Amino acid sequence: MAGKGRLLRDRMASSGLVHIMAAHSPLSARLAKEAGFDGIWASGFELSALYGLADVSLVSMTQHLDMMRAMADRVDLPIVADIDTGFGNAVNVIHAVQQYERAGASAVVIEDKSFPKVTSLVADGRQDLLRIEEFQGKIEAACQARQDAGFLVIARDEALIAGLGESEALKRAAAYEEAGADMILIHSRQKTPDEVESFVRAWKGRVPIVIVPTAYPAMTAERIRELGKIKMVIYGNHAIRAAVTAMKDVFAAILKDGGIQNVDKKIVTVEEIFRLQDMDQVKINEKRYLR
Ligand code: SPV
Ligand code: MG
Repeated sequence: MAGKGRLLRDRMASSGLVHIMAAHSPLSARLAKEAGFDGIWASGFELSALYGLADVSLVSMTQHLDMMRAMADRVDLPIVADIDTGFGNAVNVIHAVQQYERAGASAVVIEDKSFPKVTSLVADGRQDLLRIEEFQGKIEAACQARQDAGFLVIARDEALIAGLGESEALKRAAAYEEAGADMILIHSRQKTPDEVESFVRAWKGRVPIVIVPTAYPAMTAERIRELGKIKMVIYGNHAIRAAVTAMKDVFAAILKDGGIQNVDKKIVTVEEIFRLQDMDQVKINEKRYLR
C-alpha cells in the first residue's frame, strides 16, 4: 500500500498546486475535507489558540500529536504536520518524525528557529535562527528517521521573518535542500506578495516551494501558479479565525436579542452536527447489535 506521503506527492504531481487548510480539531479537519481541500495543516498556531495560549512552544509534542492523531482518525486527507522546531535538537527530531509518521502524517514542516520559538507573524517578535549547519543536521536526521521514502520533510526557512534578507534566505534554502529537504517553506510577514515573489523568482534549487500567504492575502492561487515553482499553499489560520468570527457574532447577538430566537436560523441545525458526528451510523449499529 502506498504510504500517506505518496498520496500528497501524487496530488502535487497531478494538480501542480495543492491547497492545504489549517485545522485544530477533527471537526475542522472534516469541514476542510468537505469543502474540497487537498490536505490538512495541523497548525501549531491554531492548536495554541484553541488552548488560549500563545504560539511560543507552550503546547507540547504530546498535545499536538494527540490532536493530529485524532484528525487522522476521522479524516483521510493527507496531513502536513507543523512540528515547529522539532521539539529540541536533531535527536528530538528523530523521535518526533517517527511519532508523526506512525500517527498518520504525510509530511512534517520543521522550522529553523531556536527552541522555544516565537510565532512568526507577531510584530517585533524575537526571531532567533539556528546556525545553518545545525539545522542541516536536523533535516538530515528527519530524512533518516522516516520509514517511508514518500513521507515529505519540509524545511521552513525563516530568514525573511527574522529580517535577514533575501540572500540569507536563498543561502539557507540551498543548504536545506542539500541536507535532503523535499520542499522549502519560505515564510514572510510582509503585507504584499513582493518579498516572496522575489525569493521564488531567484530560487534556482530543484525542490519546490511552499508558502503560507496569511500576511499577504493578495497572493491568489492564479498568481501562485504563474510563479511556477510553488507546489503547496497553506492557509495557515483560517479555520480558527473563522470560528472566532462566527462565535463572536452569535454570542453577541444572543445577548443583544435577549434570546436565541434570531440566531437560530443563522447557524447550522443540530441535525447538521448529528451528520458530522455520524449519528446515522450509531442508529444503524443500535438497530443491528443492541438486543
Ligand atoms: C502555524 O499555523 O502554526 C504556522 C503558520 O506555523 S504561522 O502562524 O504563520 O507561522
Ligand atoms: Mg506553526
